[in-house]
Amino acid sequence: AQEKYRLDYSAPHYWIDSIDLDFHLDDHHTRVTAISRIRRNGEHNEPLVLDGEGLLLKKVQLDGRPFSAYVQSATQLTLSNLPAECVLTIETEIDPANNTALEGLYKSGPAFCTQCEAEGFRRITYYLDRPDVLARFTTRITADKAQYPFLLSNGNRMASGDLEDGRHWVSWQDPYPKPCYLFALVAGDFDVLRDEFVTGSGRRVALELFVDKGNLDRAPHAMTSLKKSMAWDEQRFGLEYDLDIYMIVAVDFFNMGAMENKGLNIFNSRFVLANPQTATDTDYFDIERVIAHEYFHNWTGNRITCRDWFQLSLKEGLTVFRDQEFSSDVGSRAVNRIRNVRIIRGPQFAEDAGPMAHPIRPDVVIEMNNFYTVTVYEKGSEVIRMMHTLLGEEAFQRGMKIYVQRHDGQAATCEQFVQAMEAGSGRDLTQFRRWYSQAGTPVLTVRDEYDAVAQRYQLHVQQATPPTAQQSEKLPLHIPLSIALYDSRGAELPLQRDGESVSGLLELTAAAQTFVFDAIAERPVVALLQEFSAPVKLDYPYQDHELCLLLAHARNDVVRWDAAQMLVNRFIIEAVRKQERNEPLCVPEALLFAYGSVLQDQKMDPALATEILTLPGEGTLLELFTSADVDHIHVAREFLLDAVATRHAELWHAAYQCHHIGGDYTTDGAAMARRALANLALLYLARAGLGEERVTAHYRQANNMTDTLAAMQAASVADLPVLASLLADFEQKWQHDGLVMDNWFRLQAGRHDAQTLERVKALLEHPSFSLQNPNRVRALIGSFAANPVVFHARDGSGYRFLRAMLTQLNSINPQVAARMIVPMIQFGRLDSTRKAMIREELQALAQLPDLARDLYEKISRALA
Ligand code: BAL
Ligand code: ZN
Repeated sequence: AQEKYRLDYSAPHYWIDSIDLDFHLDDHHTRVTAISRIRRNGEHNEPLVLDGEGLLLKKVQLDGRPFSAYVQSATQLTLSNLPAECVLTIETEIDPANNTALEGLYKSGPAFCTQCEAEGFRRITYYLDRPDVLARFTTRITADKAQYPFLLSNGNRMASGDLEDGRHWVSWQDPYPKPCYLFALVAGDFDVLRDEFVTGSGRRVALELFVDKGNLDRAPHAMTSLKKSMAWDEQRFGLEYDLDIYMIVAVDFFNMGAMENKGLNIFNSRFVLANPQTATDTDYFDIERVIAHEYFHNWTGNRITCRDWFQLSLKEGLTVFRDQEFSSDVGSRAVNRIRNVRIIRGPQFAEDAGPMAHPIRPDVVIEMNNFYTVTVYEKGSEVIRMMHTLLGEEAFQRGMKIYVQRHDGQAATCEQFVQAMEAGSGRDLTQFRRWYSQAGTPVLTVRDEYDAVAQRYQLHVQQATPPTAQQSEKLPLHIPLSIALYDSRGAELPLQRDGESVSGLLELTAAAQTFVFDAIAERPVVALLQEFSAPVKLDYPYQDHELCLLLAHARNDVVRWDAAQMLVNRFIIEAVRKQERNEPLCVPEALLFAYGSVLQDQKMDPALATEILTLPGEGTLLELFTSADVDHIHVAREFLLDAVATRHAELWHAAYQCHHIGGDYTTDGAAMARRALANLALLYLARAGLGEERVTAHYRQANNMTDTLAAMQAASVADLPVLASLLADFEQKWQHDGLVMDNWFRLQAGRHDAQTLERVKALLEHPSFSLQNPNRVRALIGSFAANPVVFHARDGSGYRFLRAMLTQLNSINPQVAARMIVPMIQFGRLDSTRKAMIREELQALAQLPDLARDLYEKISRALA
């Protein structure tokens, strides 16, 4: 497997100005004819090297005549002696029904569909499969009319007709030149939800949402979300939709969440289908977010695409930032921010500390699919957010306008985006650019001094980024550090220096800096990293009472949440140490008091309270240590949960009574917030041993999937005898519906008891399960590997099981296999026994005769 380097980029030797595609669909023998207009880029005699994988080449013609000056390899077609301009006709045959990797053209159940990002188009025809080659596409599709009444592709529908043999055809034209990764084709029989959106400039856009037959009642939420997104992008970013039609198709077999193909999004059905009986509040939220994300790509991704795949964060970081802002503008900003921070502190910090650590703009890649990561996406969004914080909304939007004006219709780079931001703001982002090239999580070490006589408060801030895999040297970054000071009564203190008011947004640029504030009448409590103003770890010696003060009084809700998280962290660190010394555990009164006061705070948004009362997961907690026993972390966390449950049983009871309201199910923010707190209360009550009857009643009375699952979750956590009958009832009711059953698989794979592994093995044979379906694999095997207790079992059984699964998935779907291996390669903070066991499994996997590039890259980096 070959490494590719960012710095090796060079422009293509040829351009392709247009491509006319003609598909004759057939399960095993689909014929694809591609007629491309080729134009040499400059004066040279280089051959045209086209990418292609798994293709049966049937015909090559140059300007309409047979052509033979080509050489074929397993991954390329090299054509020589081409004129400066020519028309190349290539006919290939492919086998969609046997395409279990779900890249290129494949079958999802009875329907044909495509996934071309990053490099799937080369599995359809020989082509310059790189994002800087922008062509005008036309697509003609021919297929059996009864089986495939809908034949869809990008752009506008131009013509259609019937053929004698029961087949029909449709042709499409996309007026916007695009890279081939945005190509899409769908053929199938669907129910369609139709609607319309009128843009700000008065253009009517037809909206069409295609779902499996019988699922129309699960489509309206996605449609509403789409219209909301279209309106928001006009209001906040001044960006309007540009075609007359926008189509979304939901399919069951899909590697990613969704795909932003021009004018024809293809979605994992998980991010489209929702009604109260089948979808949870989280599903409703995620659907709105993902629909928005793909829609926002129309400008940040499609109109302006990436020059090369190393620039992926140019479109993904920016589009995640845009979808996060959308969710915050239409919902609770604080709660959204907290959820985003959890992703950074959990999976992203772990990635940065593991063998696959990479900058948001990677420098070296073997398999591009391995770089659709929390670093490129979520940390990429944090980097955009930091620019937004430093520049402010107005200058940021000026930068956006310049970016769009300069690069519309082009394949651009991250560097060009930063240049546009500099032009829009007049700020120098030279040092800030290091965020694009430096991997790893910076640690801010903050110490303070208070001089009562001079009434002066000083903050000494040091920044350092630990070395990461493949990158040992680190430089200081430009970091926005948002702070506030509070007095002992919780009042915010004005920040001033020499009689002038100063900003609470500190800009760190050096390895060590001091910030001085005067006219501070008493030793203040400092709120650091408000709004999580940078994706960094913080080292500041807070006292428990200071955290309690921030939790109670901070103006910024993210600070309040974070104060509670830090109280928890302190307890966990201490409890792990105690277990190492065989000492008994006890939960500090300050922490229990803090939780009690949140539960009693009538003014607090229940969604915020839920976030505060929800502990970080074991994976996030492991990031507090350089090395720790995961069992100790788990025991500590369970101990805390039990203590909070029993100490506050009455308050949990009151919270449940107050927020568990019957009546019709609605998905407005207020209703979701109350449900979240009521269901958290149910969980704690079950833990306190006060749950059996209530849990059963909660399940029986539930008129929505959120409550149903909450009851099952509570029964599971408290190991209630009723669990078995709830699981059986659920299975009987939903076994026909894979998406709903995913919850059932997840719950069972996430249990902590000794039978979990055997149960998961048995569930592999369940009629609703299939190793070919990525959603099922993620639900069952992915949840198992994310289950800290069972996956990391001391006897190595969890590791052996995952190796066996990866061995199979490697052949079926390498992309999914490479996702599933993540918990196994991030072993750096585990104890030495576990590390050794994991290494053995990885070494065995490395010996697989047909090891796919995807797994090869991760395993070799983990074993390096
Ligand atoms: N471009 C791949 C799917 C997404 O990020 O929207
Ligand atoms: Zn995206």
